[in-house]
Amino acid sequence: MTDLTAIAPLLDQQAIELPSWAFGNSGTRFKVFAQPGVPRDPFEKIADAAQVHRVTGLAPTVALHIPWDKVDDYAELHRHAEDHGVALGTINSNTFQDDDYKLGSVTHSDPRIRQKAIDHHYECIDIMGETGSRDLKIWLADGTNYPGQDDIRARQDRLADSLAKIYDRIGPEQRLVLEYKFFEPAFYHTDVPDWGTAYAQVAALGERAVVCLDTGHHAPGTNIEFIVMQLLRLGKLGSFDFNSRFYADDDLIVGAADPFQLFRILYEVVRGGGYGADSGVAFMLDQCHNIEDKIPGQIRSVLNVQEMTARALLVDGEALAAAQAAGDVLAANGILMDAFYTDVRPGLAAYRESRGLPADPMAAYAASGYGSSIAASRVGGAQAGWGA
Ligand code: LRH
Ligand code: MN
Ligand code: MN
Repeated sequence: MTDLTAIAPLLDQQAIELPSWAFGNSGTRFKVFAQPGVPRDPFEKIADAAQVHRVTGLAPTVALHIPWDKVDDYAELHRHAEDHGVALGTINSNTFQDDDYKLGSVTHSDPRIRQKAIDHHYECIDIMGETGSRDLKIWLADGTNYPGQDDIRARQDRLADSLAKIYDRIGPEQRLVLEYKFFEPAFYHTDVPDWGTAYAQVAALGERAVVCLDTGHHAPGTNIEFIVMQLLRLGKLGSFDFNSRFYADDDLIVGAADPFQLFRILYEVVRGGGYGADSGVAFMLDQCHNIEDKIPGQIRSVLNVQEMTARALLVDGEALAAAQAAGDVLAANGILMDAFYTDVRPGLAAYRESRGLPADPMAAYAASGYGSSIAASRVGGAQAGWGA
């Protein structure tokens, strides 16, 4: 068994935020498969998220999506989260489900619609005050479907202007986090398609504006760890939305499609100073569980991140630097691969037990009976948000 004692203090610092929408029913545009026991409101989503934290110790916060998680009293939701041993995290805005935004939201040519989208973000910032959230995360569906449909340069200018208005409202301890995605729902061009555009936009805003990297938002073959390195180097990597993809924005369990890619990303995070409580880089999941059980799906996800983090922390940095300096290509590659191929699972089981956590969180959850109790007590669970 690989002894993880040396990296245990670093493992203690791991925190992975869960998305409230992972607990609701979701699917594809073909079919949403309803599951028994699914939460009927944000309070129940938080209760479910708390189960993930209870058995893993890895997921102390839950991200909300507005308006999917709209409630009358956010202070009450905040207390409810605390009662369940978790806290409320990132507030995600939503300007992609309103007819007014068919041709754009903060980039729209009509000032009335732009102002409506800006006002929605002001509402999100007000909510952040009540929930104690640090981050406002903005992902925009804005884009066009046909060449010539709109002036893509004017849209970029309107985007900058709208973001500046939103940023002006962000509190001194809060951050604006801009997420990019290369396509979908727009197919010809997207207004924030890549890290370069996101970087240019947040750099113009100021220090408290940073970039969110969603691992599913890149073209096939993209070297995501290179982007991680570059954003860390520029001091602008604010957060991750972790998930896996085979084809497009699949939102599958992180580390399921390509565990090696997750390792490479986490190695660059660690190497670039993006790991740990004070790094300023927030880890979040952005996933949906269409066919598998949702709570165990989230447990498996945070464990996958923990396993790959442990492997990334095991890379022998000194030996690697020496091999690189010597130009020893095969030795350098071998050092990285040694860490990747290390089976950290028994070591992590021992680590968890040393922290008073179950050695096998999946088994502990299954044995808890929580899944059958919610299936029996909740009727009419809500959809995650899409199509709701
Ligand atoms: C967009 C996205 C973004 C949204 C979430 C629901 O594809 O990744 O983060 O807020 O999905
Ligand atoms: Mn995302
Ligand atoms: Mn996405």
